[in-house]
Amino acid sequence: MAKERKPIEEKSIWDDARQMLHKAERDGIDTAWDRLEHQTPHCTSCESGLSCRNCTMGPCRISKKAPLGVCGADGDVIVARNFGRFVSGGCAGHSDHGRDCIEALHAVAHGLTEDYSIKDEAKLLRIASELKISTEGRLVLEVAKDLCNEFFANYGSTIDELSFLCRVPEKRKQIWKNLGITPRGVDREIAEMMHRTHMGCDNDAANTMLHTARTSLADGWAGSMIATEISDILFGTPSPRKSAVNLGVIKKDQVNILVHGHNPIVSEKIVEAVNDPELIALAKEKGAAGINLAGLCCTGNELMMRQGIPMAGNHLMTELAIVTGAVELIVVDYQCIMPSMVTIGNCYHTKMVTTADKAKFTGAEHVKFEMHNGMAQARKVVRMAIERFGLRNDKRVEIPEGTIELVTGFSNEVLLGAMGGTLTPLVDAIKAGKIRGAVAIVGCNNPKYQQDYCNVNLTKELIKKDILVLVTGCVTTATGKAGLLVPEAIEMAGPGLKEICASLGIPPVLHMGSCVDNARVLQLAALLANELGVDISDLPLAGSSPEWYSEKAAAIGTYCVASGIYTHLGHPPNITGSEIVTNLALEGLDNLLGACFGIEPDPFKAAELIDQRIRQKRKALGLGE
Ligand code: XCC
Ligand code: SF4
Repeated sequence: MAKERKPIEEKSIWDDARQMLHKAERDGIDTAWDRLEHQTPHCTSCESGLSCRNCTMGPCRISKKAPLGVCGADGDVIVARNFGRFVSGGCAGHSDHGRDCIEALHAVAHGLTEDYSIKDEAKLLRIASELKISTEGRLVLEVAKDLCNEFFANYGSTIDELSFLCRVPEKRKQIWKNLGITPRGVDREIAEMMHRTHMGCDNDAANTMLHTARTSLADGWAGSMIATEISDILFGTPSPRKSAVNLGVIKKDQVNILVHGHNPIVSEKIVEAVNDPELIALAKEKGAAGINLAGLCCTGNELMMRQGIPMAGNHLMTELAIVTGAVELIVVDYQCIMPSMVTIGNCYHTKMVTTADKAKFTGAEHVKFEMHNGMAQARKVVRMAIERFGLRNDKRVEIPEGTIELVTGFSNEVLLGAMGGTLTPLVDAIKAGKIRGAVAIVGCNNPKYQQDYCNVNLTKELIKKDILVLVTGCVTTATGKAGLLVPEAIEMAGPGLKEICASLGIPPVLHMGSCVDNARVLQLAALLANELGVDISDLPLAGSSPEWYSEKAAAIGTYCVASGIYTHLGHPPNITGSEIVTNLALEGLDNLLGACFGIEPDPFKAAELIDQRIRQKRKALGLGE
């Protein structure tokens, strides 16, 4: 029996997406939504985490009839092992990105590149001092070398404690110590997870879950945090600037280049290359009015935060951007890049260029970016895009109209600066109940949901309740398109939040960056806790990832919880096959870590759930409503 197809209007809340989904249908192109239909119904064993492929006595599938794997592992052990590896995959992604950032800074410090430099020396020196690296009377590059060594050490097993644990409130560190989950080294925790989940090792679900928390902490407080801090050092700490969002940022009369992925090391050079007068002249020679650059996903976030480059779209817009027929070239680094983009590109004239040896795509052209040749390679890529302009078929071009303005660039440095260098105004606003709490809404799109319905509605509900919202990752695009990232959005906020944001001239929803930049949220939470002399779990804070899909999002959610921040998810990870693991995630962790997960697909109910939590926390702190 043929399955009934979901109407296009139910796939996304956005006009630009719907218009392109109609065009895709006309052009005979399948997207993630279509492929999801082909993949469903999903295997229920896999969905509940009850299948194991960790050895060749199996694969095993746990059921009432067969409650044990061949080795004797039960459902709880299998679910916990699968979840542990899942989260570790995400930690590896963020943290390996962080390692690439250290290597970049290392190359700069050792004079191995002329293409990159230190843009924010003050931040470099500030972080060095924070980590007790001497700066007095030393050359900046010498300090940078020491900082690199310190960061590299965070990946191995030579230190007892990660460097940035100096930011963590004492009470939180004590909780980790008591549970034996103080993170030691990024690579160490990830490798240990692979070891523990090998057949015949950690066969206690709760114990595996604790190591999952520990591994995620190494991501949040080291891998991701290092990525963020070094990106600021190399490319500048973000500050408020205007930008725009929607597929309408793609321009009909120009050579269009999209950057996609996560690490700004490639895309920052592309920004420079598209501004090269020689290349602009070449584009004009070929009949284009200029060269237009826009971002997708987190590389887009990185460029928007620091350079104001417009955002074409989030995760589920990446395929649809190609369907405009007006994109000459997409240059990618790694993570969240659908391999289908190569195929869809081939249906038009869109070339896909990969840049990292660890993320090659069959059918794409590989232009390897290294620290010593970044600029030359960027020029090469831009020239390739210009060459393709002539191949565009104007009859197949259709670009959704209109763009939405937004304000980006809210780093912690900026927030502190806006408050005169202290957190006191924020603390006062929280105490007075004008800002009742803060929630970081992060993460992705997932074709199982109507695109951005939950992301947008949860945000709107929370600001109505005088809860400040911080966004990163693909939620940025969602809230940007909904007009929530401009100061005028205070009209949608409750009276207290409106008053405070108006006085600071900021939107009620603040864009703090890409997915690794959730480390900024952790840092802010820690600063706030230290200011009040409490633990992070005492604060009226929460996290949420309504439409998440990736291993990385699971890693973020887990390090939030392990750091003491209650975290809402739109749907559970594949753990529901184990009562022990599920109860631990939804309740048990609350006793151990002072925070747990909450699951709720409906954004309005989720807002209530989060609001309840914030109410409790305020009450416990002796704060009124
Ligand atoms: Fe990927 Fe970071 Fe998710 Fe977007 S939000 S779909 S992980 S790009 Ni992180
Ligand atoms: Fe089956 Fe155990 Fe092997 Fe997993 S580790 S596949 S449960 S025998």
